[in-house]
Amino acid sequence: MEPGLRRLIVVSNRLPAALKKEGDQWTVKPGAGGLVTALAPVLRNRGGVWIGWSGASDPNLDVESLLEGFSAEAGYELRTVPLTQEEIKGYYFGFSNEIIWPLFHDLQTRCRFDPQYWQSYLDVNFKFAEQVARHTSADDYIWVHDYHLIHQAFFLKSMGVKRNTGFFLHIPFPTPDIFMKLPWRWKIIQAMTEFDLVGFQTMQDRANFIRCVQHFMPECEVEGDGAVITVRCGTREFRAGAFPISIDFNQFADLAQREDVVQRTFALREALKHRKIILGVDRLDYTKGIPERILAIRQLLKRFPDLKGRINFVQIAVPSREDVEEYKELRDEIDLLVGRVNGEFSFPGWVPIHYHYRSFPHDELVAYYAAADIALVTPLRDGMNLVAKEYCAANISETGVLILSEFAGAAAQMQDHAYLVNPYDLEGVARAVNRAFHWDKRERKEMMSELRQQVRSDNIFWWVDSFLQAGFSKNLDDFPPIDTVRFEKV
Ligand code: ADQ
Repeated sequence: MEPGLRRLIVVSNRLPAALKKEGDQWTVKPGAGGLVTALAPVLRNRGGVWIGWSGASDPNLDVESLLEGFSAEAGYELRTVPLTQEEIKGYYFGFSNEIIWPLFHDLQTRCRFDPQYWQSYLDVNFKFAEQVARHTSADDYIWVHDYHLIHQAFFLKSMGVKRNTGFFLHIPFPTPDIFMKLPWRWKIIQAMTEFDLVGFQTMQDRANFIRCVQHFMPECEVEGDGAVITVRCGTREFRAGAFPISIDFNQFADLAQREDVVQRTFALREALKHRKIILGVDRLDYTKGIPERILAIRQLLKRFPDLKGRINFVQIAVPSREDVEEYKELRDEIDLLVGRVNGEFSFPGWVPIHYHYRSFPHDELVAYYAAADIALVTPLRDGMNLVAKEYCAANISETGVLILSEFAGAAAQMQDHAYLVNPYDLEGVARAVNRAFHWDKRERKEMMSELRQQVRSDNIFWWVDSFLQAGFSKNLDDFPPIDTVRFEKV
């Protein structure tokens, strides 16, 4: 990035801080995700701004003054976009999470194509764009995150506001035959092409997007074949790139080596009586394939009865979108399946599945990652999947095996050293776990050490740099061709 030129403006649905009511008092809690960790220093150094919704919808609450203290401490400004309950219902729960989320994860039968959601999506996107226009200047770089805010560049332009804009889609972009089901398909594609740079998790996602662009705008021409390409549509041009997101490797690796975490890891192994630990960690979401994974464990115990009493499957699920009916149903389904499998196989002193439904503090999560012999990361579809990378970073003994869904974006980068599976193929997953169980230590070490090397080098800071470099650089030669075959396979 050219030094001293521009402020960075991050725009996302939620701010990197959440408002929480404790008794009568509102407090501001900082967000702890990798994105915040990676962007905070850039925002601080450049006097940047983060624009988003605070999570509170009480119209009488003075959110701006509550956030002032946080801004001063964080070293960058926070600007909130106030949203009403009605807007959250239509734009967030409705259009974003009942239409785009399932459709882009290839689960179109879960979509509810309610036309009112679309109107609300546009209204809220306009509200966000107004705030972006108000709090930024033409010299700033605007980096918009995710599917909630696809219309930012479109509305900024329609207001006559000139800004340099980039957009990153954290979830997959579907193939044209699935995307075409969207009643507002043309408007969504058109809005995406209004950004100066559009970023995806994988080359495959980008290829899907380009095919949709060319379907609606056959006059568009693509130049280049590297990680970043230029798309020319008449007089207008924009860039499209693949930027696989990652984690703060050192944060996880260092935590795994901290004395208290080492002890916690040891205690976990002791408590599970040196059985091999198979670990699943997810937000409780239907895209993550948790019921299928439990059924694969059942299949494993049926097919390979010698493993009874020699493994424990630990599933940690963080509650998510709990007010939504579908998520409540999923929770019930998982409760039922865990009970059934445990009922079928357990014997005195051994219960095959340990299920935790809660958010874990970081150090506890890392102890599980460090203790687990096998990570079972089997989403039905996923933009990237950071759990796969967190597991490798925290597995400091380098003896763990990563079993990874071929439908996770992470598979594009990790396929050579992870065990790839089809999450729908219960027999295949069971066989993979059985093989991983019997893998010798040398082989496991070889694979895990390669995986860790990859996550260490292509970490979250590398990701921020590559996106911003693509957003600011003028020259396509800065983005040499990458091994496309490796990525296109997913
Ligand atoms: P998510 O779908 O939220 O993100 P993911 O990448 O799997 O998915 O990250 C989940 C995060 O939640 C991880 O950092 C994990 O540590 C944490 N987590 C899970 N269970 C937890 C628990 N019980 N307690 C505490 N923390 C827990 C979206 C896309 C992904 C993409 C990311 C980033 O859907 O595909 O990888 O954005 O772009």
